[in-house]
Amino acid sequence: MTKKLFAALVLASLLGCANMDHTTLMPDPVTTPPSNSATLKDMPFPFGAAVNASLLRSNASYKALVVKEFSSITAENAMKFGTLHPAESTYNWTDADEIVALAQANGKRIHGHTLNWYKSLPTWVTNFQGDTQAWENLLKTHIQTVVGHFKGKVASWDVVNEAFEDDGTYRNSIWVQKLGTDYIARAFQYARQADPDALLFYNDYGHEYSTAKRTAILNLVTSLKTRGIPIDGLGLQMHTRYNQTDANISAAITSAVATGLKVHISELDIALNPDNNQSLTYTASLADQQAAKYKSIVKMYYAIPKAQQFGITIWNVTDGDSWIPVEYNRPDWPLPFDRNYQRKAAYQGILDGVK
Ligand code: 9MR
Repeated sequence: MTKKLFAALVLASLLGCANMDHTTLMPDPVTTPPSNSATLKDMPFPFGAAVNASLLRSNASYKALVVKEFSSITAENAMKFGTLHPAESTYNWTDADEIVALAQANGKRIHGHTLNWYKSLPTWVTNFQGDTQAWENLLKTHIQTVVGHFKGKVASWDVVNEAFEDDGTYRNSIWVQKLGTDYIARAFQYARQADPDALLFYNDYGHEYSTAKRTAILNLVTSLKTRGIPIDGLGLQMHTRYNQTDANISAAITSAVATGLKVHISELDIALNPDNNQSLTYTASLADQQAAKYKSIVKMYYAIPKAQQFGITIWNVTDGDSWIPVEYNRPDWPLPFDRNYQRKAAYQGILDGVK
């Protein structure tokens, strides 16, 4: 072996180490980019990601990938109540405005998430003392201030997020406790008043694994429509797993389409380690099964009426910034990009879904 060849081999192996997956210390087996130059922006419907404000600020590779690949942007956390409205008379627009500015500068649609949720509430809300009227005013003021601030910039909102338990009963959230379940209808009305042009969504998870929950959600949105409450779309979060059946996913999508609303697959990710196996490693076989599941979801979605295709949004960008390993304290690889910002087999699966 020549000295030059030896040096080249050493360099290649060092680069290989830099490419290692931090969770498993195994090289990612599927980092080969697809041969064509298409990006997810070229999909025949909007394709988005939930983005993290501090990563956009601090990580140039992350930011470049977001700018390059997506036509729609959702703020992962920056538009939640606790971030935007930390004290009763304080609004903090910094993170959200930065995301909006980046999206606008690059011609991307912005989907707002979320005006009302049981989680990510600041303590001034959870400790709030007031009668029904005061709670109603709090709800209305928050929604109208936020929607008003982003009027003309944010194209659509998740107005209410995750109002149901998996068994189809209403979640006993602070909003239900203080205002009863019909606050949901008023939340949509308040949002419409603040920006008549924004599309308004109800967003939830579990349509594909709980028939009871799916039925409850469909009943809610159908009754809102019948009553003339302004609702334009239904968000299926679709935090799913590689071994979820196509039949279940199809039932979730088909029943959403039957409402006549626009359908947003709003938080897609496909877990490879749903059983929380601490020693699982990422293999080519798992990568291929994940790619196949991304492909079948995209294919089913692409088959729905064009007018109802609001788009597909993945929840986070790469396996390195996914919420799943953090939340469940396990190794997992749920997204179409690996932690080195490279396209995985799943990426090709998404492109193949619209072929
Ligand atoms: O990914 C989000 C994570 O960073 C936050 O800590 C968490 C609580 O605000 O919310 C996560 O995003 C959730 C989304 O807002 C609603 N659907 C479930 C998502 C994953 O938990």
